[in-house]
Amino acid sequence: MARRNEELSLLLENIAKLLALKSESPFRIRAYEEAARSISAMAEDIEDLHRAGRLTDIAGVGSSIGAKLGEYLDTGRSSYYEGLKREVSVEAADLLDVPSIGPARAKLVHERLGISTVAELERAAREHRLQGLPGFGEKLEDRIAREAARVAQRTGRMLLGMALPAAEEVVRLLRDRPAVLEINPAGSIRRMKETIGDIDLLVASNRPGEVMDAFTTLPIAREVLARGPTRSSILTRDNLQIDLRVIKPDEYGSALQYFTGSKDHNIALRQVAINRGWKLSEYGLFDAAGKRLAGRTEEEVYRALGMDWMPPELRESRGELEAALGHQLPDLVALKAVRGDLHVHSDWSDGYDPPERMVEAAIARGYQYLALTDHSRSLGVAGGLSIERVRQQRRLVDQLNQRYAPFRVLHGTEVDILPSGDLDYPDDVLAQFDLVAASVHSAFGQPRERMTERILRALRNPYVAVLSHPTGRLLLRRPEYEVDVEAVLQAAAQQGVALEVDGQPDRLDLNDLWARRARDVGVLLVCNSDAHSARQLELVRYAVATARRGWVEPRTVLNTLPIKRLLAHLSRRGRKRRAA
Ligand code: DGT
Ligand code: CA
Ligand code: CA
Ligand code: ZN
Repeated sequence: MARRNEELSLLLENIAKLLALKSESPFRIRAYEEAARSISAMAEDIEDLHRAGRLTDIAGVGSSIGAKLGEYLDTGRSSYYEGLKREVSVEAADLLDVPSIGPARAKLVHERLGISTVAELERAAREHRLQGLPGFGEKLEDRIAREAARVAQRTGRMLLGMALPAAEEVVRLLRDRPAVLEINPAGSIRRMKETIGDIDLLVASNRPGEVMDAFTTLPIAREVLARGPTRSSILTRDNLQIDLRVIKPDEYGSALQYFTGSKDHNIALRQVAINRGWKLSEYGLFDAAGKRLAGRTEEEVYRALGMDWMPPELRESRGELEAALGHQLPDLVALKAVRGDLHVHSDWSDGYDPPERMVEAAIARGYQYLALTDHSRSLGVAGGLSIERVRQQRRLVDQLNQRYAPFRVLHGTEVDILPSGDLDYPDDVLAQFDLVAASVHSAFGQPRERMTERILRALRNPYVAVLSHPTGRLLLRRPEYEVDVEAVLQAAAQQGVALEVDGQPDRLDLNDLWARRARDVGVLLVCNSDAHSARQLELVRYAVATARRGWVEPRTVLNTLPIKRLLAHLSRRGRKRRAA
């Protein structure tokens, strides 16, 4: 479900908590709480509603709360909330970000223990200093320690899916300036790491002053944190820190190499240079006499060291230098190799757009096919489809196929794997779908053996073609559920079930390391968007990036197949396994 909904819901909850601290009217407080609840439960993406001018359609949101939401969505902050924080003057207001800390507890830990930051709270909980306070038991202390760690981490790093669009916007705004010869994202963002510390940009220019003027006066810059002759930092409206460095054109390649990292990759690469008696730095590659051997382009630097250039996604010191020296780098799957999406939701379940909009958006992306995979009946909160609704949807899919031929719409389902390992539809219903993807959305707390057996059981169902978001993690929020992923990989390989790399920025599930293991075990993968609106089809780029970080090649990615071969795969697998 949409990530910003949670953020906005939390904003309203925090406002409610501050109002409670001010002893405001319980009715006002409850209004904020109720609006927070409906935003977190609703299926629509709040940004879509805002764009359509329909925020006040949300249950419990009137014009006053609507205006506050609008301001936050437009500017990344709420002046009302900031004002309340100042007014209430709890230095401890930040503690309210920890779910188990309400106003009363915030006040208590602040007054008794002098705690005013989440980090201090976490430390105090780990050192069992909360237990002495009235109402604080061991269990609560434990929970607070875990929650505080999560909040502290959340504010430290951000999702790639949030950082990359911001970086790309700055690139777009600056690249046509006359002083800018080249501009690239660097650092973890260029390596497409799942979370990002800060955003690094590099510019090649002979006129750094002009570049810095342009950068520090961008309309998205809320604050200039530092301004130097060749390096500046800004804070964007969304509170993202962006560092920009200006490099001389002659040194651009070696600087891009250096600032792309990773640090471990750089250390290993520098060792290759040292072994030849050379010196590698951000300024270039030099021989023992100090003569420049390379530096203008990245290709030049790697080539001079006897290596093929490698995609940034590989630069994690996981064997890529050896592969590049041996000219055996993998031929990584690319976004343009993807011919269709096999996991999207429409407004029949918890998606925002109707099926026809999803299909048209898929056609606009140049796809050959799209599988509609709305949720199954048990997932009530997400509007899961009854068997009758499944039949109706099948008729709609048939019509869409006539209307949009030769584009192919597959009637799919994202069927819940129930806690028992049974699927949420009987086999005779599953048999009607063109594609069955199964996934876990409940009972995440099962012990490892049960969860593993539950998933293996689903994989044995002859109709299941894909296991969606196989480990269930939500980045910065929820770890993988306890499961023997290795056993799941082995079973998937044996059963011919494809494992998904889900492109939702807070999922990226399987992650890069599991994707690599899947490749080594010979498991088919599928790179999907899990889109909940037409706009979100683009999230497939993060699935592809994650697969690339896992060294995955196109021949093991199911949705790089042209439609005929995909259909042949789906029916062959079904026949073989039903016979077995
Ligand atoms: P992040 O920001 O935490 O997501 O990760 P990065 O990789 O973007 O790290 P950052 O921003 O600290 O530095 C950008 C790049 O600069 C990094 O990937 C490699 C390079 N770099 C930074 N510090 C060092 C260092 O001490 N040694 C070497 N060899 N390279 C470094
Ligand atoms: Ca960085
Ligand atoms: Ca940095
Ligand atoms: Zn889904």
